[in-house]
Formats: sequence, C-alpha cells, structure tokens
Amino acid sequence: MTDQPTEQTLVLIKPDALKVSLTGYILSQFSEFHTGLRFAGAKIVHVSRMLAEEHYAEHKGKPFFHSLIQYILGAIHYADAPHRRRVIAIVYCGPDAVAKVRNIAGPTNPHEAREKRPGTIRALGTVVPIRDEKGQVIGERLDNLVHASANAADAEREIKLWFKPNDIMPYMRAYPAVRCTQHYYYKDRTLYTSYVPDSCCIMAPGALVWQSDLETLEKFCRGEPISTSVESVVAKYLINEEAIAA
Ligand code: 3AN
Repeated sequence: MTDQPTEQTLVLIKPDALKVSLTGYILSQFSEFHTGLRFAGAKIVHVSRMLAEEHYAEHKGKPFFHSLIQYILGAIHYADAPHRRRVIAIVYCGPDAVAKVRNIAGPTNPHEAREKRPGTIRALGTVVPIRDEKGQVIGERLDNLVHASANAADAEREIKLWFKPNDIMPYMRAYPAVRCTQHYYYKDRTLYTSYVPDSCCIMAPGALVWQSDLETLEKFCRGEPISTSVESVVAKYLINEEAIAA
C-alpha cells in the first residue's frame, strides 16, 4: 500500500511563533483533522544566513530585506539567546495543500489579516516599523508567525531548499531523486569535487539527491550557465552544521 504524493507545501513556524509558544496551536490548525493534509517531513532548523537569503531571494534589494533576514534567523526574537534561534520546517502533503495552508495562514500582513480574515494564524502576528541609523522609519517588518508556500512551483523550490530526499519518507517524495555518482564538497562559497581541508561533503557517490540539484551542480562544474545558485543546492546540506550555525 502506498500513499501517492499529491500536492505538497512548505510551512515554516517562525521564531516569533516559537517565542510565544504558538507551535501547538499552529500544528493543530494545520492538522489532518482540519485540513486532510499529512506530514511528509519535519525538522528543527537553526537557520543559516545562506539558507535565509536563498529562501527570501526574491526580496533581495528591498528595503525590508535585511530586517526580514534578521527575523527568520531568530536574531530579533532571540537577540540575547543565539542557542534558541530556530524555526520548525514542515512539508504537508495532500489535495490542494498549498491553498488549504495559505487559507488557514491568512494574508501576509497581520493588520490586513486581523481586518479581513480574523481567526487566521497571521491575524495573531505583529507589524514592526523598520528604522534607519537616524531613527527614520523606512518600512515595516511583517512578523507573521508562519511561512506558507505561495504556489506549487514555489513549494517545489522551497521544499528542495530545506529538505533532502531522505528527510521525506519514500512514499511521500513528490519530486524526482537520483543517486549521485561523485563527491561534491563545499567551503567558503566554493564547490569542489575532491576533498579540501575543512570542507563539508555535501554529496557522495550513492547518496540520494534531488535530480534538479544534481543537474545544477553538474552544469556548474562544466562551466555552463545555471538557472539558480549553487547555494540553493548547498544550503540544506549545511543545515545544523556547527561551522555554519556559528
Ligand atoms: P507570503 O509569506 O505571504 O508568501 P511573500 O512571499 O510576498 O508573502 O513575502 C515573504 C515575506 O516577506 C513575508 N512573510 C513578509 O515577512 C515579508 N514581506 C513581504 N512583503 C513585505 C512588505 N511589503 N513589507 C515588509 N515585509 C514584507
């Protein structure tokens, strides 16, 4: 008997939600009882800057980007407690997973959520002014408790960014995975195909990897153009690695 994967979506329970102990409430809102969706994968992640910047790559250059990165790193809500900085990353699976989760999460802006969709998770969030060095307000940060993939394409990109194939049970893997045939190592923003001291082995022969990730690295090593960054492949292999977490 197999549970064939249908649609999948990524949820992040962000540092503000953890700080005020909303985890149980959020998990309950997304539970199979309410949504018909099932867990395909889950992990506790000490978010690296690399992972944060890849996750929010589309917002790079916007006035709120720096503050958004600080927020997802946990640096805002756990300023004096780096060891508590974490998010919970969850893959949910089932019919209309993206829309169901977005519906329960509510509008991006907590003010809008409170006005238009009270009862949604983000209606419990806050909006915080962002100031420059002179104290002038230059924008706002939306501390909206949860991330939820916006559409199926974003879900695929985000799930592959946060999860390795083996983080998801075989019957619930939605995207093609293949065996790697060579070594890849990473150190100081450089990729190597043989070991260099203090590098981290991200892929080894026989390891199961996302097919699209392997294609990206193979192209990159051949000097061909790639449509994404090497870091979008590497970041998940450095999750909870001490050197990066520091
Ligand atoms: P959503 O999280 O609802 O998919 P996105 O993907 O547009 O929304 O934005 C990702 C995150 O970036 C949001 N959760 C929010 O924290 C932040 N963000 C987006 N737009 C703004 C904005 N105009 N001002 C401040 N922060 C924003």
